[in-house]
Amino acid sequence: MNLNPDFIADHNAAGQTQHQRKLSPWTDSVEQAEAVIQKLVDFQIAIPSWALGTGGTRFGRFPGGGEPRSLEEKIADVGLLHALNRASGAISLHIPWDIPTDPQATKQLAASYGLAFDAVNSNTFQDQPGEPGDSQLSYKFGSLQHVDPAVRRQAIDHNIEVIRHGVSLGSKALTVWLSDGSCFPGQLNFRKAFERTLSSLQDIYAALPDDWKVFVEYKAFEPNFYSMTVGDWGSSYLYANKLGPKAYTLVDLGHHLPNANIEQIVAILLNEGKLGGFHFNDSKYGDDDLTAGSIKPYQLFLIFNELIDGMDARQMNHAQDLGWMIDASHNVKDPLEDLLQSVEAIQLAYAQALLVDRAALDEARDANDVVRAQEILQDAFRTDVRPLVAEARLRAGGALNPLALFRQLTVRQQLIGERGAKTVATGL
Ligand code: PSV
Ligand code: MN
Ligand code: MN
Repeated sequence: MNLNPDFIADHNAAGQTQHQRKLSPWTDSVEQAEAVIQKLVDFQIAIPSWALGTGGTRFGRFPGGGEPRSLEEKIADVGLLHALNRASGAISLHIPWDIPTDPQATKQLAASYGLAFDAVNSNTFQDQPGEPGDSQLSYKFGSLQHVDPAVRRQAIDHNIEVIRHGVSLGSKALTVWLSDGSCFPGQLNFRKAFERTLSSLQDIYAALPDDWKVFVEYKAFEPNFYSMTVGDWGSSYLYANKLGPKAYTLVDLGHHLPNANIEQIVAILLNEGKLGGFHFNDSKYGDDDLTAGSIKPYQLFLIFNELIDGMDARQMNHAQDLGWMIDASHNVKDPLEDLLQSVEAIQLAYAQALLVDRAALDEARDANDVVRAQEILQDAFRTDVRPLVAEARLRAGGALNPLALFRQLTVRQQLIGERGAKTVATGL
């Protein structure tokens, strides 16, 4: 379905007086307000194609209806989000779930919604029916790390194929997440698994176009539970460093052991010029893939605080120089409503972090004034920046309150009408 722009205009007109009342204290007296609003307007967060359907658990799946049945419908869903918030201007595809059979037409369709194609993702964590080559080859014991060179070759070729699809759509990055590892002590020679994985990644790296990046995503556990071959930021950094200047580490917030200091990881990777991008989500226990900011909003703020500090120190463009993406999926919310919530939570954390008084923070640090340093951070975190985020949306042509409008327009009911109540999107 396409959103009629008049609906957005009517919604904004109805909320304008109240919005202005909340915004004017900012625009009247806060010097940074304009700069923050502009940064928010520029900031886009890519939506993963696999988050548009309700996720499953290993105990069951409860599809909510109206889920996208094709790549075209996934693009339409992201188009809807982008029309509402003007901050979801890209989609990240997962091959082979989202193979573009007519890339030109797919590109045109995406462009008609103002969408670009973000990083493309390969999948060597499942055996795919019809995989080219010997059908006996399986990823049961890994892909790029596999002891059998034929399995490694198949996985390498798949990644090169994904790059080819990405090129046809105008993507500029490949994300490699590997489930490779081992479940029991003794199963794997760690050193050899590392070397084989590195060598496979080198073959993939050699196929990258000049203006492409490869993101090496790490994860501490699952589906392997004794060791993961790209298990932490240290090993991802090693791979990225050995591969070369087009390779970077990708941080997925749910991929750490409990209580990891993710903001420190981010700071160090950024300082080394090896942070490539993010998969935003939130987590209580593990790779929970919950809505960004739903469990630990202060952590999200602290991460953005380091991002801004590090990016500014390296004179990086906040909007363009890192890959910003959501990686979330669960089974109790409308996925589109959830994505609207995630994008807003990310924008709020970004805006709050932009407000940190960095000169004062430096002074407090130099004076070892721990209390003052904490006060400075928490002062920014406790500031209600929702009017700034709403204003950015308004200026970009989105809705003052995307979630409210989504419900008011009964978008989900209409999607169910168009697509049916029993549709199940492909994805994780
Ligand atoms: C698996 O943990 C995972 O969630 C990774 O985060 C990938 O980015 C995503 O799936 C898609 O493959
Ligand atoms: Mn991820
Ligand atoms: Mn994950």
